Amino acid sequence: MSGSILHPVIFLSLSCLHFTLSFSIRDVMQVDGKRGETSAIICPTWHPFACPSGECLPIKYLCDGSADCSDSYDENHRMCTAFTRPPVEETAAFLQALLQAHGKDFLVKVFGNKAANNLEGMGGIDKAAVALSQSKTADQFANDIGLKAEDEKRMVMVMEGILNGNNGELSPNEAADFRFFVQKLQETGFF
Ligand SMILES: [Ca+2]
Repeated sequence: MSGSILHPVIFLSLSCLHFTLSFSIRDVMQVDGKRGETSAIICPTWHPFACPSGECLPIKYLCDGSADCSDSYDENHRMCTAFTRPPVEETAAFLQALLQAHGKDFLVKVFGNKAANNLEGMGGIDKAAVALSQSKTADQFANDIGLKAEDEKRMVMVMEGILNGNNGELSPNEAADFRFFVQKLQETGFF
């Protein structure tokens, strides 16, 4: 099979806040663990975001640089980073598709040995997808996922190479499969 396995449209429709309504506010909070109690708060549709502290906010107040929840959760940096990235589910599906297309050890080329066997050493595909959504920077990602400094450095080099046409170990098709995702990471301050 030749050509790119993934379509860019998946990653291009995500910059508007409205996309987040159905996906990741809950996901992010569940991932945070301690925020699970928010699911008990019922908010009206015109103020649908439930602060863990109990207030209900319109979506436009999220990540606008000013704290509106009394605990400032509407400005949580992980949630606000996730707003700028593809949804977690799509990132997980993307990683899964790459591994299916190129083999279970393929992502070693990007993340190092911890990525062997379907990202086993990184906690699995879902954990890696969450970290890619919520980690503002490569440093934070490396910290979240337990990458060594040398692996982080290589990851950034590989990502920069994908964008500037220096594919390194990746074949042109492999690099093409990554390009849109890596572009999104770069645009949102990951590296
Ligand atoms: Ca706010």
